Amino acid sequence: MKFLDEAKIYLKSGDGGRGCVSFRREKYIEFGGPDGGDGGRGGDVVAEAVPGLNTLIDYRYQQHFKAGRGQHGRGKNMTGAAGKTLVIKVPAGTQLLSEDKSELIADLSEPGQRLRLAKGGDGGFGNAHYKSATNRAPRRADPGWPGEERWVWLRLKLIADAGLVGLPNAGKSTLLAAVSRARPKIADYPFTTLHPVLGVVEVDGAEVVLADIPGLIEGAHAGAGLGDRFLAHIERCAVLLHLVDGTQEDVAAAYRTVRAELARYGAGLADKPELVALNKIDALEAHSVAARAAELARAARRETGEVFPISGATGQGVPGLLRALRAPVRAQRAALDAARRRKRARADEQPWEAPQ
Ligand SMILES: Nc1nc2c(ncn2[C@@H]2O[C@H](COP(=O)(O)OP(=O)(O)OP(=O)(O)O)[C@@H](O)[C@H]2O)c(=O)[nH]1
Ligand SMILES: [Mg+2]
Repeated sequence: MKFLDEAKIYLKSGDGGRGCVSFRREKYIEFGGPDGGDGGRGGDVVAEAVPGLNTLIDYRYQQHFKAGRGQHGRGKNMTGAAGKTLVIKVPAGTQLLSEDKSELIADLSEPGQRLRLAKGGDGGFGNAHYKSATNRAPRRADPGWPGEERWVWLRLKLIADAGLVGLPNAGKSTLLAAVSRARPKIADYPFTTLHPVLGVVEVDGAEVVLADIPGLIEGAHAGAGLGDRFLAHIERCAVLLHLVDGTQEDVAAAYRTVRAELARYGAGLADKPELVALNKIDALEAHSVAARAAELARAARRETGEVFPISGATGQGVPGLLRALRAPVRAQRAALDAARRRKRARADEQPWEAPQ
């Protein structure tokens, strides 16, 4: 899957069709009245969040979108057909921003959510509309109203329940591959992973979406390595899964480096619940596992028992770690559901307004 998480696109809704000037012409009917129909409405441009998409890559290849124009009105009081609505499909988790990125227009965080970005122009009136007692043969008809045009930025922030963080080579992708059907690239050099990859993990019958992102190094906030821009994709996670490679000398320093980058990035990442795992224990003697887990626990200010010794390669300790994800994920989902219900209730309270 190719990945792109920002794109700028141009939108134009359809122009309205022109109204028509026409008079009824029939045998034996003299001075048939005006019968020019109105123009059709131009099509809207609508953005819609759809399931099953994880990238904005399509918008690298096409950036201009125009909805259909309304047809012109015709004689015999025929109104022109409305222009076709253009639907821009984006992954759930896509934010829409103004051209200068200063304003958040909308956050399409759930599949099915829709927003009109540009309204189609109204059709012009045909001359039948201008018929009156004093003017029974009007020659006036109006042009259609133009559609709206604008540029908007699409910015994707993936929606995952848990985010894998750690230094490069910590074994993040190996773990994701072991527990899900995702097949991220794995190799023994840093920055093997170049963009986020999502995987679905089944834990006690429930599905948890896990995001693997490129490793962080010291200075990532200032652009070192691949920088910290991919952290945007774990901003919405309920919990972070912090993997530390147990085969390195100083596990505490590795942990602190990543924590410092999370804190520098902001957006609440440092305040999220975090599970800490000492990884690659298959390559360690039992006594070093114990010693390094204790060091890591001290650095993370946890009880020793709260650090998970695991091996993504052999699966040791992994089920326990996954089970620990459940509580924070469930808590966040419940909070989101409650917020959604509140929002719906508020919308229901609004006085009903007659459509214009
Ligand atoms: N012995 C052992 N090696 C592991 C384990 N997990 C990962 N590795 C090895 O560590 C190296 C890095 O693994 P990756 O899964 O690519 O690490 P990553 O954290 O995704 O790295 P980046 O994508 O560069 O950030 C690979 O050579 C893996 O085979 C483990 O549990 N035990
Ligand atoms: Mg990786």
